[in-house]
Amino acid sequence: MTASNVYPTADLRALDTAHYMHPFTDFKGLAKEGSRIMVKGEGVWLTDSDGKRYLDGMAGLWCTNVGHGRREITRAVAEQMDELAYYNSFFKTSNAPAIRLAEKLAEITPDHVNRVFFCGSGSEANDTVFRMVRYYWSLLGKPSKKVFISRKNGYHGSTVAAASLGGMTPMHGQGDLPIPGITHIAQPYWYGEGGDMSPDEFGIWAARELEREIERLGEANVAAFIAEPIQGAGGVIIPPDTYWPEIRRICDAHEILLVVDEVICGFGRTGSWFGADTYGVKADLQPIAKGLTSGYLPMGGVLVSDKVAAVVIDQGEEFFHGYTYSGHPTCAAAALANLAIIEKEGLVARVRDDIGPYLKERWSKLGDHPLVGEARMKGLVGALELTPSKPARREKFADEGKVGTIARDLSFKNGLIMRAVRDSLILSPPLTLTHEEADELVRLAAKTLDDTHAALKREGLI
Ligand code: PXG
Repeated sequence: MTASNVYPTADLRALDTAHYMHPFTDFKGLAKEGSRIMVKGEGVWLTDSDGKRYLDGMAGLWCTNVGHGRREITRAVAEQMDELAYYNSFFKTSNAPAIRLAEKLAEITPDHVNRVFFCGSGSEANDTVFRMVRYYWSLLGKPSKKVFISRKNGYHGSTVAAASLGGMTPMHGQGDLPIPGITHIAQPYWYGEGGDMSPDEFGIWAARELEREIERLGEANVAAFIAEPIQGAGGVIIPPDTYWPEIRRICDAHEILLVVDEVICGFGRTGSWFGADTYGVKADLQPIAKGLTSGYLPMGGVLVSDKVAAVVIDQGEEFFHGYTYSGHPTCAAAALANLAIIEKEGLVARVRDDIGPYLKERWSKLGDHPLVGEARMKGLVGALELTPSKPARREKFADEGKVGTIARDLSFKNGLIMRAVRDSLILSPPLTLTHEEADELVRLAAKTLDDTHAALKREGLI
């Protein structure tokens, strides 16, 4: 029996409001509207408790890379649970799925990455990074190298260190964040902040913000730079091609570690195994989560380069850090089954050579819509920037976020799940999306734009 026929929607909604505090949610607003209750997932499709179907344009929350309902994963999980559901990796113990997964990750990462530290989520991965990087510099006899440079509008998670590394000011406003030792520089957001510069010029300018910040802080005080290859939660901000090579040059020139947060971009999203591969950049540390298990079970980790391992392992003593669920055998079994699907179905190459270019071509045409200032996409992650004035393109709506929310709600109504960031719509569908599903996705997105245009006219917003 599914939840939908155990409880009718109205009862579930009432219980939801009474007892369940949702993440990133205006509690009073949700109580008024009631939540949408998902009951079933199959491929790229979701069904809610009223039987309405949606094309899942967000792959859950940027994670269901292999699509919903994959029996290969559920079977692997059940088998592992029957054998050894849980054991820890402390006190000189280990387990077979975690060992095999660590080996598999070493295989699919570039040659200079051969180790992983497991945890339960992307936030925990970034808290791990925070401690490991400072430990690294103290082992090297440079304990003053403590400061992390991050970016405005970056997202690295919701725990104290991860939210501080992130550049989301509304998050900083709650709980006195960021914690000391973290600064934020400009993001490579050409559409929003590039002014009169060409994308390539702006990419260099934005990267050199890092160099200017290192100089301001003093190289002896800077530990690392952390960034997402493509900012996800910040609005699918695809950096100009000049950005990443310049960032790597600056990190080398000033002896600071480069942390590339792969929580969204990892596991095929951008058409390579990792976002760093797509941009040809060598990372020192890579936090991972989401697509590691396609969200079937919670699991994260930090991919550790040989350079960092040589210090933390070879010169270190005990690293006083770890989680109950580090290397959880059942989560690792889910990850292995998930990676096996990605390999068997050639999903990484499929994003690069087939469904990625196919969807991008059709998505780009949405840029002709009177409401769209820019339609961008890389791999299978994209955004539509909405604008009140097509000729001016970058002109903003007066009450930022209002139009994005209207468009997002209409998209749900039309049966396509997209997320709104400011006044843009963003997309990150499962990598298994077929051509027919891509056509349907674009049709629904176009309808959503038309409906939004009509609604804005009705409300006098354009
Ligand atoms: N790094 C990045 C780049 C992320 O996108 C995290 C770390 C944290 O992962 P966990 O597993 O702790 O959530 C994320 C998570 C959104 C949204 O609305 C995005 C995330 C999480 C929740 C909401 O786009 N990304």
